[in-house]
Amino acid sequence: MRGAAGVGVAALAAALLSGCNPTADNDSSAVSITAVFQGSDDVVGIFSDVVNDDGTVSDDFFDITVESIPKAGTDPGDFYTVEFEGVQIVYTRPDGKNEPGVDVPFPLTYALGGFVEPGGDTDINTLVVSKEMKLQPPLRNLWFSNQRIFATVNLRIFGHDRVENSVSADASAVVLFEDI
Ligand SMILES: [Ca+2]
Repeated sequence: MRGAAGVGVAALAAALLSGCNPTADNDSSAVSITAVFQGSDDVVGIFSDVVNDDGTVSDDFFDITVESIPKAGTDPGDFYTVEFEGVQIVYTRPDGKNEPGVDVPFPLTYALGGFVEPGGDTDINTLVVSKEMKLQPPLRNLWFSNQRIFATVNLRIFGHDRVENSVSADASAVVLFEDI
């Protein structure tokens, strides 16, 4: 997303995430990392079917690309390979109604393995909408209806380099929840 609206959402996401940030310090490592949902150069639409035709629910996974950027412009070496620890998912809505379990799904944090070398990038298939989210309001309320919810998924991937500096990156995308 670009432009004023994108900045606004990013600022909102940053404000919401600051209260429960699982990482302490992004500044100490010799690398920083970025994360984007694939295809998200412009507005990305993620579609989430809240219930299958047979009444079961499925986890929804989407790909993100994580890139490592050496701060000094040169390869700082293997000590600065970033090893991932986990992912945090927080949903927000453009109308400002953000109460978990009422307006948006509850936040989700889970462990994730893998790594990215200095200057490298990696694609990761990440869980974005869990079965549990679909079994609870507000997504449960959309089952077999023609209602829909637009939200923004704010994904944070966090980990550490091999000298124990915390590193994280944020990605966001627009999500449309409905019974497709
Ligand atoms: Ca469906």
